[in-house]
Amino acid sequence: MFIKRKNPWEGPSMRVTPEEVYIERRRFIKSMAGYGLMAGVFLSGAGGIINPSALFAMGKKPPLITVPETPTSMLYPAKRNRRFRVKRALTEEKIAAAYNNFYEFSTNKKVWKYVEGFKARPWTVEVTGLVKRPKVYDLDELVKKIGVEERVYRFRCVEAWAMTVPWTGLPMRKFLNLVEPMAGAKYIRFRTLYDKEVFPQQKLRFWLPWPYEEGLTIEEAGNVLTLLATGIYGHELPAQHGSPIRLVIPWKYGFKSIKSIVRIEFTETRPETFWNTLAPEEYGFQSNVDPAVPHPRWSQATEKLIGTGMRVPTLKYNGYGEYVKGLYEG
Ligand SMILES: Nc1nc2c(c(=O)[nH]1)N[C@H]1C(S)=C(S)[C@@H](COP(=O)(O)O)O[C@H]1N2
Ligand SMILES: [Mo]
Repeated sequence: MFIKRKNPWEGPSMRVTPEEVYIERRRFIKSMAGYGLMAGVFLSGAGGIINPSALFAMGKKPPLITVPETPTSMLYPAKRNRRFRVKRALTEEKIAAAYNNFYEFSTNKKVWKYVEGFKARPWTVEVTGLVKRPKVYDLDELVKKIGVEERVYRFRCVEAWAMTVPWTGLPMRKFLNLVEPMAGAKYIRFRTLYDKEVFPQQKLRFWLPWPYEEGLTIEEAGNVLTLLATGIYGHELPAQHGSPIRLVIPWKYGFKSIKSIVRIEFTETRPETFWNTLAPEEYGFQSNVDPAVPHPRWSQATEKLIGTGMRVPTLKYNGYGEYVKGLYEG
């Protein structure tokens, strides 16, 4: 067989397999039943699935951080909102910029190697569904209208790594006040750009449920912490962090913080989401950070602070209980 599947009783149970490898293999195997085995032989190697764009990138060394000039560049650095403080050292910028999850570009963490040429302008965000002011917003217009602020947040990936970074962005609550959801809107569905010419993996990994989508309840979206981030470390987002606009929901696992958003839809029913569709038993819709609830394949009790070699206890709601407990109690 061209894909070696580990028996569940083999190997240490606490090893964290990155989301990508394990889940997508199952999906891949399923899809290959339809496409025939030849494609499988072409795309996979002994160790798993090759990332063909890695071959093209070989020998080239792109810049780690690229932040092009835009019509909103002058808003940075934005004033920091001191209400949100984190008792933990900031992650170094070059560490955060070199360790990303952004499946559309690459399924390994070195996303920065594949983002050259990504264009964050012109960019529009379609606001649609159960909302009083539906509109296709030009991003610059939206950013200037709402304004940006800086917030230092903890950030926790479901794979048990964590960082502390200064985001800049639009408070989601202000966005909701601008567009005015209707009374029937119970959820919000967010969508990432779907363009195979821009994102190589949307073409190569055609069996994944593109476009990447995520969702929140309207109350979660309206929480004071929820941020539509447009910047990081005092400037606009480099492509690997989800340029030009992405969600940041610091009390939830990182996969909820969807990148490169082009559409925000207000719905009555709970939206389907990318990871939940791939593996519902592993990636729930709510996915609040909780040290007491292990992932089916690893513990969530501790987390690795990237770039430091340190492992620290995971905090319930990622340390944001005082802000979000009310959403889930009673
Ligand atoms: N569109 C899109 N959004 C995404 C992802 C992705 O693959 N595609 N990965 C998610 C995951 S798993 C994490 S942990 C965070 C990582 O954000 P960062 O790379 O800025 O640290 O982005 C999230 N948003
Ligand atoms: Mo993640």
